[in-house]
Amino acid sequence: MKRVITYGTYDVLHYGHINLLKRAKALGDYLIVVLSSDEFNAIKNKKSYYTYEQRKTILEACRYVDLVIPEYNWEQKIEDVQKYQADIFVMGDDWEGKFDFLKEYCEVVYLPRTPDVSSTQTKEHLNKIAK
Ligand code: C2G
Repeated sequence: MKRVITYGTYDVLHYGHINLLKRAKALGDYLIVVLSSDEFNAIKNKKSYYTYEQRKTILEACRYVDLVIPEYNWEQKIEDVQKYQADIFVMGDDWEGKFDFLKEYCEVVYLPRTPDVSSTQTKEHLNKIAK
């Protein structure tokens, strides 16, 4: 049973997110998504449209996701990897190299981002056409 773990805000879920989750799940048998809390989003200077609970509900409906737990800070990854016995840590390659410190605890994989889609872009476009 290979356990995969990944982190993110996953606001306004789009096909770029799904593409990441799909590939992450394909690396193992069980995918844990550590979802940024609203407070941690503030630390990341991200204002999400949906609350943590709403983003959690949406992610839990995704066929590739087996468990959603909260991300409260930058420092919890080693503890999470150990606590949830993750074999593989996966992130989009916009994070390339940033989490290599996890290599002594698990495999670290950076996957190519899906081009031309982001929650920010989607929200901006919807704001524009809503006027
Ligand atoms: N992603 C992607 N392609 C996109 C957009 C996002 O592959 N077009 C990936 C990101 O690389 C990330 C995941 O989808 O692996 C979630 O993206 P965000 O919600 O933007 O996550 P982020 O704010 O980068 O949070 O501790 C780590 C942070 O919580 C990462």
